[in-house]
Amino acid sequence: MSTIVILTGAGISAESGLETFRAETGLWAQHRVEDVATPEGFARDPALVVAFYNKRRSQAAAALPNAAHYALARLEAEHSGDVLIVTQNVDDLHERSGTKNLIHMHGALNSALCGACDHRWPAPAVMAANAPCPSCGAPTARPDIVWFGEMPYHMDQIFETLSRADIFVAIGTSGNVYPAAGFVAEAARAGAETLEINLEPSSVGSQFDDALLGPATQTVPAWVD
Ligand code: BV8
Repeated sequence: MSTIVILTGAGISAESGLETFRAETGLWAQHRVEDVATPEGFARDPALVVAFYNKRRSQAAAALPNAAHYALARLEAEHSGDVLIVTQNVDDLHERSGTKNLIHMHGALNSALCGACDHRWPAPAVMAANAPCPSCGAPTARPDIVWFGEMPYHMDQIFETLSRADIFVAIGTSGNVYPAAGFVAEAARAGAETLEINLEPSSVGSQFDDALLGPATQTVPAWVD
């Protein structure tokens, strides 16, 4: 039974209407990363950061999974081996399309975290700055998002699965952010076949055995089916 590991990035949600990060009109063109996606930025201006994620949470709630998300859910349902989807995305479109075996390595918009006691709870649609933690009461509620300089989630499980992957596919990610951008090298070391699905080659595109170029709603179903 083959093990398939799939890494997804913002590109798989682009055709659901959610902005990517590094396009000219993308999220990072509108906000300095240092201001909205670092612990220092949150400490400096929590209201700015919670507003940034409140906006993205409402956009994600209004978005619908697309044909690429549904194709991956079909793959998991029909594949006798194990399929693990590791997403860098913080939207819930994979869950809403039926994917079960999923890791949000950079956190999730629908989760809130206490910066003091690590308690997690479902995020409100609109999170307030300095909101109290429902568990310890400290005014340290924050988006449950992995910011730059913070350790991504479930890294042990990800690397263990990569170490026995037969196929590794990266979909809709620019390969600019580590450790995710290093997964292809890990998979190749394990002897996996590697495939990049994107509009154009990513920063680590040369490390893949094959590439399938085009919009994810066309290329992912074509690959799955
Ligand atoms: C950490 C928050 C260590 C959530 C994000 C070397 C090794 C390890 C770390 C580093 C390293 N060098 C530097 C670092 C530090 C840093 C890093 O990588 N910096 C970069 C900029 C150089 N990494 C970190 O800080 C990470 N933490 O390493 O911790 C540590 C160790 C011990 C103890 C403590 C800590 C944390 C990284 C996570 C940061 N959080 N976001 C949010 O706001 O959403 S990163 C952010 O960018 C997103 O989360 C996303 O995951 C990431 C990558 O973006 P993409 O998903 O790739 O999106 P992008 O717009 O870039 O590209 C879209 C792609 O889609 C394009 O290729 C496009 O062509 C394609 N596309 C578009 N439309 C379509 C399409 N494809 C198909 N169809 C379409 N229709």
